Amino acid sequence: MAKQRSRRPESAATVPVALSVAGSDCSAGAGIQADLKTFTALGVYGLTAVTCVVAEIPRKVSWIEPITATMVREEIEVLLKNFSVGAIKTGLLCSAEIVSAVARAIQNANKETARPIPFVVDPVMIATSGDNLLEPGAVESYEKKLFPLATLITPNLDEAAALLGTTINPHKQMEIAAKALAQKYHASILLKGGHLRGDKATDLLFHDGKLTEFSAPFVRGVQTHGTGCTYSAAITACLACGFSLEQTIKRAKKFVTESIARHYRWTSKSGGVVDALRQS
Ligand code: PXL
Repeated sequence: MAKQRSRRPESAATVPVALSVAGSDCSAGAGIQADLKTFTALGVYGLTAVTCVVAEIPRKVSWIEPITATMVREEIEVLLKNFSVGAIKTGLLCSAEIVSAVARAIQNANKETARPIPFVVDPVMIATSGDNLLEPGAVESYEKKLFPLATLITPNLDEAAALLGTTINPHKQMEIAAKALAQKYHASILLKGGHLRGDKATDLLFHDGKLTEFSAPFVRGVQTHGTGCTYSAAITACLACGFSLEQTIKRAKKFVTESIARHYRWTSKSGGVVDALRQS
C-alpha cells in the first residue's frame, strides 16, 4: 500500500490574519461572505465582526437588521485581544452608533501595539442595486471618528461625490476629487473609477502627496455585486501579508479583475440571470 504523506498543518505563527468588520449578505456576493472568500483565496486567515444582517439577492435588498453596537465592539475587542491581526477592514457599518463603537474598539487596540494596525475603510453607503445601506447621520461619525484612524479609504465615485458634497465628472475630475478627499480627511485615498477610459477600469491612489493610476481591462457583461467588498478585502489581505500600499493595490486590482472575469452565472427561479464573483 502506498505510504500516505502526512499534511503538516501550517504553523499558526506563519499565517497572516485579517479582520473584516462588515455586514452579512445572505446571498454571499458581498459583505463578510465575500471578504472571507477573498481572504482564504489569498492565503490569509479571516476573522469577522458582524455589524448587521442583510436579507437580499443580488439586485434587491429586502431587509437590514443591525447588531447592537455593544456586541460589535465586543466582537472586535475579543478578536484583537486574542489574535495577532495584520490588517483590518470595515465594510457596511449601518449606523452612526456602530461606526463610533468600531472606532473606539480600534483606537483601544492600537494603544496596545507598537504601530497602528493597517486599517482599510470601505465607506459602503449604497448597494449596487441602488438601495441605501447606511443611515444618513452615520457619515458624520465616519468623518469625525473612523477616517482619522484609516490607513486607506476606498470610495467609489458615488461615495466620493457624497463625501465631497459635489458631482464628479469621471473623465475630468477624478484627480481633483482624490486629492480633495485626501486633504479633507488627511488620509490616503483610493478612488475607484470603474469603467472610464476606453476598455479600462481605472482607479487613482493619492498617497504621500503622490498620484498613482491603477488600470485593468474592464470585464464587460457581468452583473457585478460585491466587487467593492472583494477589492477592499484583497487590499486588507495584502496589507496583512506585509506588502507596501502600491504593491498591495496592484495585486488586489488584479485579483478583483480575475474574480469578475471567472464569475459564476445561474438562471434564477424568476428567469433572470444571476452572476457572482468567483474568488478562487
Ligand atoms: O456591496 C455593498 C454591500 C456591502 N455589504 C453588505 C451588503 C452590500 C450590498 O448589498 O449587503 C453586507
